[in-house]
Amino acid sequence: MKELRHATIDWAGKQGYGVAIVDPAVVDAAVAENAARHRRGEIADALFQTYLSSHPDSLRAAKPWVSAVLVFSMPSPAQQVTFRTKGRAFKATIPPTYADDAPPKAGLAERLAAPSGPLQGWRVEPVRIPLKNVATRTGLVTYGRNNVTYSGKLGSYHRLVAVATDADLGGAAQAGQVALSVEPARTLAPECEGCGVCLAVCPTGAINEDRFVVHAERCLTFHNEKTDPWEPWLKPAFHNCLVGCMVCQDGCPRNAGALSFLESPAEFSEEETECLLASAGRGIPAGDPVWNRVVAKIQQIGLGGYESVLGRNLAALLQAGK
Ligand code: B12
Ligand code: SF4
Ligand code: SF4
Repeated sequence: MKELRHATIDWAGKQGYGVAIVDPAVVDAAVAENAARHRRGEIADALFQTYLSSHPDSLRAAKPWVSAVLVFSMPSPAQQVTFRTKGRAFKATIPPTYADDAPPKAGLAERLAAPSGPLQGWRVEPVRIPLKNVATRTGLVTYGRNNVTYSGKLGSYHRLVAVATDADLGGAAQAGQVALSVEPARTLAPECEGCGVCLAVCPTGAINEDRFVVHAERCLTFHNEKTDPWEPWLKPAFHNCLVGCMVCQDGCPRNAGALSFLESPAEFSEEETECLLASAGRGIPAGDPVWNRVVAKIQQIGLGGYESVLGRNLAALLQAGK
């Protein structure tokens, strides 16, 4: 059991990942905390139903084979993509955790269980859990005032990924570090004390003095990831990325020097950019060869699934002049 645990931690370190190994009961405590916050109105119903309601109350009851959950923190770069419009080039940013969705995240379970992986012969599967909540309970990462988590030198530019396994890894052997109570005592990171930059710069007021939990239904990301028409209060000047938002991480002192960029060959020609912009508002033109090229490039830059919002978002970015 100890050897398997050490081999897994060692493997993660060699890949440049941090890892925490937790008992499924820790996941249940995090799910219960979110449910309590939803009941108290701290998590808007639309957000809870979209992202959080599918988490089972008891992971062991839902998946009786699970003996441990592994949460990984992986470096995550941003990406810049060039669009050409009206004779000029325009670079748009894709924040970390979008651009690199495919390679490190997909296939993690397979790599762990592969003959060269530490969990060869064991069952290993991706699992949906409240990642920040679980990872902060273990000490792997810490919350910032912006509600994003920080991981040492990576700052907040890391992604969290979880897998479940039946391997006997000792469960919550780090029990000293793991908080099982529904709402564990949490302290603000020392860097956040007296800082408040994220709170001051958030364009939508989603980070607010009235409570620690972000008003996620105000967050620009919540709106520009979905197809609903823009809310009237969402001003064009708020937009700063092709999808998502970087503002509360960008100016954060804990992120100084931490942002890296993927080398991106992706470039949309004038014709492709116009086609993408035209897709906004009038739906996706089925069978259009230019649109097919646009879709292939969207997939190449790791944004497959966001085809129906990118034209609208790009138009807003161009209007904002960013
Ligand atoms: C729903 C969701 C969203 C929603 C809601 C965001 C939110 N803050 O909840 C929307 C669409 C708005 C969103 C936006 C973003 N997201 Co998001 N999102 C998620 C998702 C699916 C669930 C998060 C969740 O559980 N929310 C519920 C809330 C209540 O939980 P919480 O944020 O952890 O809040 C805790 C604290 O407030 C704490 N708390 C309460 N009081 C106090 C007091 C103190 C002192 C302290 C310290 C803590 C504390 O208690 C709460 C838990 O109950 C996760 C993936 C996953 N499966 O976990 C990704 C995830 C959290 N998102 C991620 C990212 C990167 C983002 C964006 C930065 C993307 C972007 N560039 O635009 C923004 C950041 C917005 C922000 N400032 O939070 C990453 C975060 C990685 C990291 N470095 O931490 C995740 C983990 C995805 C991933 N796989 O990497 N996201
Ligand atoms: S900007 Fe300041 S308050 Fe906000 S997360 Fe960073 S250090 Fe903390
Ligand atoms: S991602 Fe943007 S809109 Fe959302 S909380 Fe951060 S700064 Fe505010």
